[in-house]
Amino acid sequence: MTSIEIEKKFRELFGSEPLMVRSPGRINLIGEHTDYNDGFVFPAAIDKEVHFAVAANDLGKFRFYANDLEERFEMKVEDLKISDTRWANYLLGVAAQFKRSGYEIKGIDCVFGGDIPLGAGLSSSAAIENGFGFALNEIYGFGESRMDMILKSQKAEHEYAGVMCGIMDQFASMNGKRDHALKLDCRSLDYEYANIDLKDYDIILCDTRVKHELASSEYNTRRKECETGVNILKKYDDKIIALRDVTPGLLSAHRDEFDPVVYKRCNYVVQEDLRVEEAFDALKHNNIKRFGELMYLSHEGLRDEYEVSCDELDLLFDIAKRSDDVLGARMMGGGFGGCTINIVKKEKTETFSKEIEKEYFSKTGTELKIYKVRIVDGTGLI
Ligand code: GAF
Repeated sequence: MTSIEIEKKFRELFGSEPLMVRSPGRINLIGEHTDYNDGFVFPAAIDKEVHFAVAANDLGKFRFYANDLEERFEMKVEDLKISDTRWANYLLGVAAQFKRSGYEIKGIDCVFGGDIPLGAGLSSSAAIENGFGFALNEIYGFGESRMDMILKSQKAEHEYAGVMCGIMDQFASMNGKRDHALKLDCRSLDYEYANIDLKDYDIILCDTRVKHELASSEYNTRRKECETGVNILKKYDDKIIALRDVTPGLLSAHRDEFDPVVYKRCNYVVQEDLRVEEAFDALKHNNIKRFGELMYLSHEGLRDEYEVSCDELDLLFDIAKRSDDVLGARMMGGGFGGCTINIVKKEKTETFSKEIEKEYFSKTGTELKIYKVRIVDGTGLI
């Protein structure tokens, strides 16, 4: 899928001159389920993208076309609300946020499409929200900052898609930088880029091609379990407002007051925050080996304590972990399916891919998909 095709389709459908925008998906090196606990994440934007052709119309209508699905959608601007068309809600949700900020949208035509695999945990929805918001902001000259647009995209996801996500995905897609990952403090929203030079290693994603039903309900349950933990601990220190503020010592000192499941969840988050800081330092000092070990530990925590992995992800993790050509691997994103991220020796990526594909297929009957990804700039004009 190229932006040329998207532009061509736009001209064919609407006949006007569009603004062209690209918006990437993301990977996360480490720091999973820490964003909504005010903690740290370490994501990067990747060369799997959504492209948009967008222009204003004076018809008082939203007219959208999802090129990959070959589906049209229309709604009067004055009727702006959640629709039954799932994909359109990502765009409508963003438009609703601009409206709430007092901006007037008269009418918008939009064609979009791309190559971010759906349901693979690579944040296609964040890419769509960001790209559309970016286009609206340019076309109408609203003058919103990237940060404002990130927050609008996140709100759109909460209100129009019903997923109470943290800020990581929208942030990484919007603020990505070529060849860099960003360590984001999800409380202050301060961030620092780290050059990602993995020397003799490549980043390989293995897509389970499964998405278990549990994903969104369990996501919201995990958020609640974390809040329960915070409520226990804040009795001892009123400065504790999120798990970000909890030290391993404080948590273990109060273990008896916790339901064992809630304790496990909290322990995972507290440890994962520490791992992000350590992983960032390890990369800064070219200690790729330690970085890889931290990825393995992250997966083990997600599997055993946070319990958001699944058999397919664990199988890919086990295969990767026992390979001498892999330095680190872990499940990525919300969990219950999607991708693992693997740091694989450059000259062995083909052998590794063949072996993991074969074993995955023989044990699950599902064909694995493998993507070698490059780190690119965040949302912008084409
Ligand atoms: C999903 C959410 F959208 C993110 O905000 C984050 O919580 C992630 O799951 C888990 O780290 O991608």
